[in-house]
Amino acid sequence: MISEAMTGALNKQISLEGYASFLYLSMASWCDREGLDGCAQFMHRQSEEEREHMLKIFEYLSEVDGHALTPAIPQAPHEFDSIQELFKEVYKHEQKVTASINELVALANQENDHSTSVFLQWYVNEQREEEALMRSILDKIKLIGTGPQSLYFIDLEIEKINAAELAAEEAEA
Ligand code: OFO
Repeated sequence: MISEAMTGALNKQISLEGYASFLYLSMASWCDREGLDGCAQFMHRQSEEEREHMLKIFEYLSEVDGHALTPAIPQAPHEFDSIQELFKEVYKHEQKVTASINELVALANQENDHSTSVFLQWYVNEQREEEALMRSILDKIKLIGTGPQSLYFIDLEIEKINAAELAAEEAEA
């Protein structure tokens, strides 16, 4: 049996993961419009991943006799200043999610809720990986610079990173 406070906090996390899914979907659409196909594919896959993160909490809550609620999701932005700014926003959002996961872990520990604490360890690892991935993308973008063909090379790099992520996911499945 899970506490009301923990249920409420996990429902908030559902909302954050749902927002991330729509934010990345919106980013995929923007990339697509800008002709950045590699980036669009990357953001579509990230969006799908965030939906899975959201559903994982749904399943957990029902397993522990909690009540998962479908979130009211604020509309994500549709316009971005540049692909560089877009990835900076992704990194910022991932940091926000990490902070929120850390708060959840703290609450679970405070409540002696070991089951939720163990469940959340998956998210702790996932956030570490996501932040590292986004940082490596930002480093690459910086290296490529803003020269005349930079968008072409950024898109190519992100396409390669996306293919590697997909291959890693398939190997895990
Ligand atoms: Fe859900 O892991 Fe990123 O946000």
